[in-house]
Amino acid sequence: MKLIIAVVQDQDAGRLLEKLVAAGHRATRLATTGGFLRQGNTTLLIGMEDEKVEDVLKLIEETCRSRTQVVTPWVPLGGSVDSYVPYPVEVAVGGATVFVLPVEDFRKL
Ligand code: 2BA
Repeated sequence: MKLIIAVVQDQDAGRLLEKLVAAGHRATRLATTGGFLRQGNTTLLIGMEDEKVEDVLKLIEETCRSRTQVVTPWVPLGGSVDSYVPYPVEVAVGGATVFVLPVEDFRKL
């Protein structure tokens, strides 16, 4: 069994959940905040049998798209914090940041 942890943009999360459930997968939605942008995003926990991992990855890939955002970082992108002057930069966010973890044990108690 595997656990997929997928960080996705809020705009894509609803559609992705619908597709996952329609395809018979189970998922938990967590409201999370990105460390860099300090903006809300969504983290999905999806547990599945090994052979279903590719199905889930495909659904994530076809549903979540990359968007650009202009932001003023809270921290310097390299360089010293002392001399940091905030200025807007464009960053590409998403489609999805995905971790696939092995599950040692799975029980419903
Ligand atoms: P945030 O940390 O808010 O990052 C949003 C976007 O800002 C990132 O998009 C990336 O394009 C940019 N970014 C982040 N850190 C940067 C830096 N030090 N310098 C320049 N640009 C930077 P994504 O890479 O698509 O990440 C989207 C969200 O996925 C992240 O939101 C974070 O919540 C999560 N994430 C990404 N990589 C992760 C990791 N290795 N571990 C845990 N969560 C991660």
